[in-house]
Parts: sequence; C-alpha cells; structure tokens
Amino acid sequence: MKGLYSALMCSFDEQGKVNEQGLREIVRHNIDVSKIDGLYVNGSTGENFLISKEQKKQIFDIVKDEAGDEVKLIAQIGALNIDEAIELAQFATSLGYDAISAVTPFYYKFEFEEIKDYYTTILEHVDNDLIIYSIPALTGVNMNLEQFGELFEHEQVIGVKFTAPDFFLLERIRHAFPDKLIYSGFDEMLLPASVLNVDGAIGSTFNVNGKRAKQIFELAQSGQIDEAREVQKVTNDLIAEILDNGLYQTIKEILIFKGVNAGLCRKPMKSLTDDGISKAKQIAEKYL
Ligand code: SI3
Repeated sequence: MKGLYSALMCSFDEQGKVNEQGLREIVRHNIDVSKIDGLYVNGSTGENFLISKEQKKQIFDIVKDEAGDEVKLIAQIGALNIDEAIELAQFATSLGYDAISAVTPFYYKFEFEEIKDYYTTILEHVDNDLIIYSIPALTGVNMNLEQFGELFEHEQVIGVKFTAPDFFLLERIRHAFPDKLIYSGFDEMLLPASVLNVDGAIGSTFNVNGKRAKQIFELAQSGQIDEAREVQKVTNDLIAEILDNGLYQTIKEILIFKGVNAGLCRKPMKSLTDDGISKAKQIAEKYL
C-alpha cells in the first residue's frame, strides 16, 4: 500500500451528473501517463462532500471497473451520516477496494470519544483495512499523538492520511508507530514529509504532476535532497499558480488541455472564467 496516490478528480457534466467516460479518462491518465501507484477515490478532490450517496457508489464502481487491479485503490467513505459511511465501506469492500479511508467526523465539534466510536462502529461492520483521513484545516479536528495512538490500537486501522503542516506531530507519529502507514497530504510539503520517512502521499495535483511528485519522493528516499529540492521548487511554482487560479477547476482545465475529458466541478464551486481557462492553459504549457 506504499507509494504515491492521486486524490482522484471526477468529471461532472453541466447538470452535476457523473460523466462516466470522462471519469474513465481521468483514471487512465493517472495510470498510463502519470504512472501513479494508486488512486484515492471520493476524497476532497473528488468533491465527495458535494455529491449523493448514489453518485459516490457510481464513482467507486466506475473507477474499479476501469482500474481493475492495475493500481491500488483506497475508497474514502467518511460521511457525517454513519449509516451512509458503513454502507459505502461495505460497497467499496465488495468491489475489491484495497482499503477504506474515512475523514474525521466534522461540523458538530465531536469529542475524541465520539470520533473513536465513529471509527470502531464503521469497522465493526466491514472486513477491510482503514486509513484515517486527518485534515484539520478543513474539519477543525485536531488530534494529538496519544489520540492517534488510541485509534491505531485497532488492528484494522493501518494508517493515516496526514494533511497538516505540523511536522513536529508528523515526526512524533512516525517515531511512535513505525508499522503504521503515513501518507503525506499536502503536495507542496512532500519533500519535508518524505524526509521524515512517510510511506507515501495522496495529492490532488498528482492528477497532472504525478511524475514530479514521484521524483521528489524517490530522490528523498535515496538521500538526494538537493536534487529533490529542485523538483519541489518547480512543483511549488506550479502549485502556487494553480492555487491562485482555482485549485480543482484549474487541474481539470489542465487535464482538458491534455485531451482528458475532466468536465466541470459541482456547484457551489464556480467555473473558471475565460481568463481563468486561458491561465490554466498557460500553466499547462509552462510546467507540464
Ligand atoms: O482527499 C483528497 O482529495 C486529498 O487527498 C486532498 C489533498 O490532501 C489535497 N488537499 C485538498 C484540500 O485538496 C492536497 O493535494 C492539496 O490540494 C494540495 O496540496 C494543494 O494545496
């Protein structure tokens, strides 16, 4: 399960419906062009929190059908409705997903005991491994070392997708739990996370910049830090321009420029203006 995973984008049409052909093309681009090790399906980048349960199932189904066993597949099934999370976990597991992942429950400012209960309840109902999805900037859920340790006591909890700029905590988790999988979540911080010996990374920009991300990870693993820093620098120039123009919309527009039918984002995300589309093309020409 180690390696680099694209946080998979999904292609939506003007009505907000899943564009099956477009989604298949995004999967193929990640596997054939970006040479990614795996796909993280229905995460933030997949606009998971903007779509229905039926659409989530449709996406899990299409991605597994297209990717088969060519790369590892992680299904993000986390939902505030725990029945939905369980149903999605069982569905993805029945399709053959290699692991499930669940975002920490958010919005109601749950206590840690409630968060722990959420994970144990999901795992009582599904025979699969689980990766905690921690992204405090978006969920407001900040867990400390001891709390990660309590969640890791469950043998089905095999790791964490760590999307935070807290390298002190990352190092402490790495040191305390050498057998758990840690995936770095911020693409612009891949090099420092790799130096701290994470097992892999999951990122939105890997949909278009997967080759550079892999280079950074592999150079860091072999101790070639100066070389890795150069690649991270170009990567961060690219990411800064993408963020400035609109993260998911710009990645989709770059994919479209590359001939992949990446479609639109779901409302309420806005579409790129004509200027934004031109900027995305310039970014693609400059960096990719
Ligand atoms: O679940 C997911 O789609 C992710 O893996 C998200 C990933 O951590 C991305 N975070 C968000 C909020 O999109 C990053 O890849 C991020 O887009 C990138 O580092 C640019 O800031």
